[in-house]
Amino acid sequence: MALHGLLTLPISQVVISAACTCPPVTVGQPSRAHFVYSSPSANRKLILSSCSNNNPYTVAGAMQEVAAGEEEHELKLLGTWRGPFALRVRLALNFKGLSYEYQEEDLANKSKLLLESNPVNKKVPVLIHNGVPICESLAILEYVDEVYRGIGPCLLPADPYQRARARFWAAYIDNKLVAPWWKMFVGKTNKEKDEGRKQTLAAVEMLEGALGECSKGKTFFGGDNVGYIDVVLGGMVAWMLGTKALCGVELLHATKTPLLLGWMESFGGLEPAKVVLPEVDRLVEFAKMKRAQRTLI
Ligand SMILES: N[C@@H](CCC(=O)N[C@@H](CS)C(=O)NCC(=O)O)C(=O)O
Ligand SMILES: *[C@@H]1O[C@H](CO)[C@@H](O)[C@H](O)[C@H]1NC(C)=O
Repeated sequence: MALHGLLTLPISQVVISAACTCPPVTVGQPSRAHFVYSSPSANRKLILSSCSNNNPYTVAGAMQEVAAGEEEHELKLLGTWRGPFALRVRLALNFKGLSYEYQEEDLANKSKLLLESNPVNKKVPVLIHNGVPICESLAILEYVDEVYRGIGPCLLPADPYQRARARFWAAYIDNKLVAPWWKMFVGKTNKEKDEGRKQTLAAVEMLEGALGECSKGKTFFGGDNVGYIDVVLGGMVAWMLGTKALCGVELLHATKTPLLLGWMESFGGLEPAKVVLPEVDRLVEFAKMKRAQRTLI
């Protein structure tokens, strides 16, 4: 077992976290390091730290847990750099501090691996864990949270009511924000686009209220730390920022949605998010091109 301190990511504190119930203890001195666990038997690596964990415990404890489960950490993700569904999975893996292999898909020419891994929907994201594919982004998030319960921050809260509430808002984001956004963006008629715009704006307003309620005055839906709803909505950050350029509508306002604006700034500033969130200009150009071609985004 080897523990290496790497100096690649600017992470404010070295912390290694455990199950939701562990008392918070910060390990190591504040530095830019993160730790990678390397198995001596195979060249598998698992990044152990992440930036803002609520329940860190000791290095030794985490290392034991990792060593015990070391055979179960081969993760591969199929996605696209811009899709909100694959992005939320990458955000979750990054916030949990898990390393994974990422394969960019060409949706106009899907890989054999994608078609075989998701024969039902043929969509990304697909997470492949030791050769076993898991489909549907929200199901993947829950799977990752359960399988890697001992590693990184928990996405879903421990309390059943709060878990139900987090799932409620995740479904809301998919059905009432992402779907109408799409209608606004590619609607066939002006009437359809207009409907999409109204529904999207209504959803944003509703999410502003949800953020106030879930965060209890803190920054994130998860409170002080990023949780399930944060990563679900996180996949839409670049799209929300590009909405003005793509659809002529400003989704967020300093007066109407101050909490969401603050949320977006804080979330986008965190290292695990920064490394995957698409650049807005690039996304806007790409989306415009795809819309003109009427091909898959
Ligand atoms: N409900 C699915 C949605 C996934 C989805 O729509 N993925 C799009 C890319 S953003 C896709 O793969 N489209 C390819 C296709 O429809 O053929 C999830 O949450 O994973
Ligand atoms: C489709 O993808 C395969 C590899 O998965 C590649 O060999 C082939 O050239 C691609 N075709 C096009 C038209 O991009």
